[in-house]
Amino acid sequence: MTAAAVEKFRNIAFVGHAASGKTTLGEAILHRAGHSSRLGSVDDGTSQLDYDDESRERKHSCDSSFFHIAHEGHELNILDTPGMPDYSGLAMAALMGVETAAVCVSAATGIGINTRRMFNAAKALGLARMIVITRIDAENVRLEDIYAAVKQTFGPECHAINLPAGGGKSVVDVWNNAEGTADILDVAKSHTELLDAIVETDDSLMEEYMSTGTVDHARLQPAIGKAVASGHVVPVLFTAARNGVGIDELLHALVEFAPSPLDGKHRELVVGEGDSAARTVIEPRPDGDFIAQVFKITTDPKSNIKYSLARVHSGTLTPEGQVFVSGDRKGQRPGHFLKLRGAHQDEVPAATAGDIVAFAKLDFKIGNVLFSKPGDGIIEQPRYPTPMQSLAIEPKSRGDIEKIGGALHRFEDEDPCFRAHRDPDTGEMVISGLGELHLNVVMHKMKRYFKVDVATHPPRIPYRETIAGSAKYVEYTHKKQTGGAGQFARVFIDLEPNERGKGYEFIDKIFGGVIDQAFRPSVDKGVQAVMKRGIIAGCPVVDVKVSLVDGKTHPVDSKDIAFQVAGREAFKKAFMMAKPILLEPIVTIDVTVPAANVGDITRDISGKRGQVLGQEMLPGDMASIRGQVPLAEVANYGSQLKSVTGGQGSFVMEFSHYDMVPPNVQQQIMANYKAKPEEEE
Ligand SMILES: Nc1nc2c(ncn2[C@@H]2O[C@H](COP(=O)(O)OP(=O)(O)O)[C@@H](O)[C@H]2O)c(=O)[nH]1
Ligand SMILES: [Mg+2]
Repeated sequence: MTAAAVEKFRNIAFVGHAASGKTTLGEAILHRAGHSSRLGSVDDGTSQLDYDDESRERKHSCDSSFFHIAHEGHELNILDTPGMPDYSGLAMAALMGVETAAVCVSAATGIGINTRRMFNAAKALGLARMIVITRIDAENVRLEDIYAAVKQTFGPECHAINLPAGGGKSVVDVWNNAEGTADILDVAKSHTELLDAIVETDDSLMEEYMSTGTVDHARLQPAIGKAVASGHVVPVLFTAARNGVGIDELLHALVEFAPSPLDGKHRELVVGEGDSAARTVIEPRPDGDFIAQVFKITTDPKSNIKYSLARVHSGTLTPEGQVFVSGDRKGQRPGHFLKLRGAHQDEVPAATAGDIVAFAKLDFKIGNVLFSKPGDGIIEQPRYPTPMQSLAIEPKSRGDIEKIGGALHRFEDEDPCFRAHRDPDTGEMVISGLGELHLNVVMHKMKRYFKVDVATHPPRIPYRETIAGSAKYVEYTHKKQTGGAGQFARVFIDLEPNERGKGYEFIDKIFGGVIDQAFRPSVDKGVQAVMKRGIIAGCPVVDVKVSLVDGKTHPVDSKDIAFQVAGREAFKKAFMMAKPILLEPIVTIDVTVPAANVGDITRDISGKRGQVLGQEMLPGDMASIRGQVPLAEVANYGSQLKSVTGGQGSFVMEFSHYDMVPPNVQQQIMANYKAKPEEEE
């Protein structure tokens, strides 16, 4: 294979809710391009894209999958992403590789929570969006309603570029046809609407259109990519992939309407932090400096080879060159460049601007920026949801600890929304993900590929301690006179709340040297040590301001350790005087259940000290409810939901914010803490 020119690439991610037909669409494209002799199916396990054991068994994509085809002289790089909200980290990471998100909406099931989430994530990253209405052949579909819902949800920028025709047996192109007949809407009207929207983005086209009433089609071509890249036009298409309806038209639309790397979003290389950071727009030139970003990591379970998929934003890298991760001064040989197609691999001679290639056996991480010489900088990543569904795990056999460590490390590498850490307070190994399914898949893979079994239990809730009031001029004197050298330190501190989320501040307000300059940091150190351990419930103290206002030094007995102790004790005293309170994590949960269960769920959320933020009906007699609840109340939500809905419900949760624990609950937690003196220092 030889490399294509930059303007010939089209990089697209299929995103959207689970079962919106993304993988089947991918299979239809592979079949159409001659990469499969018969249409692969997710239902019977013959899909080339859902090829990993887990996806095959579960009959839904558990990971994103890459493929590429040549079409009309263009190279289409396509990522099929998983739709379950549990895997949204993987789906979002895929957006780093592309200019265009093709958001799939199933005519059979409508717009789901994840459809909207992915559309918005793509928009936030400045990507072009297209909407593919899939499964138009399914029974009892109301395409007119679906199209109206798409426009209502995603905005008036949505314009059909083809429409279902012949009772869903074909589609009619409304861009190249000014008239015709379709099953829904009016071809002529849709044509004019689309034309108007594209012309609006270009002044000279607009002028020509206004004065002559028409525009030369050839002149429109360059404007299309820009209109779509800027989000001014969101093309909408119709498909029935299982019957091959609308596939040729979709492929042609990807060539004609999806922006090339030249027209699409150009990423910025950011060096430094905050306001002083230097931002450079990366021009997609094959002869520029090599800059690429890793967006997907996967390990072949059979060969144990790690593959890193990277999007090349600029430059050209050959196997003889060197590749450097941002910040590293030592380079590595890149080895061969591969283009994957499901489990199949093709080799390419170089990694060139605009393309997506896989590196084998190199130790990269998701988000890594790669150079061909030592370099620095980051490229923005999507804002991943913070995983809050946690489980403490324990190996069933002691000898497995190391294997578990290796497994968790790999899963963390591969999924930006999976985390594993050892709780410093309890020593528990805690894994966190976006939902119950997410963690189940991880444990399943651990068993399958690493042959380890773990026992699980709910982990401790990460409460925080802080204050609601303040305390002034709180004194503590530390004096110790035992035989030889003594210890002496006297401090006075003020303690007040800091803004939520601002953390800890230490302010030195000592006048005239009543405490030697050298000992003031010791006070700070003593305070910070006790803050880490906590005072009322053994949880870290956050968001407080400590001012050191007065004190006394002894010419001989004052020393670092004495001021540390005085700082610590003064802080404890002041803390108890300043209305200590506990904060608890609040999570946002999205629950999907049969419509009949909506009342049960909303009542339950309110009963859990929570708040219902919204609810909506989904096709298929399902409904989704969004709410905010204290994490402590939903640590075991999976099994509760199962019993309420008979296994029909699912949910995901992500961190929202910390909020005050109600006094009665706080009292209980504090009482439990006191009851366990071994947890004290
Ligand atoms: N009738 C019909 N069913 C489809 C079509 N495309 C997908 N499906 C079915 O919808 C289900 C989900 O499809 P899949 O491709 O796995 O969706 P994904 O989760 O978005 O990747 C499967 O049972 C497919 O067979 C289609 O064009 N027509
Ligand atoms: Mg899929």
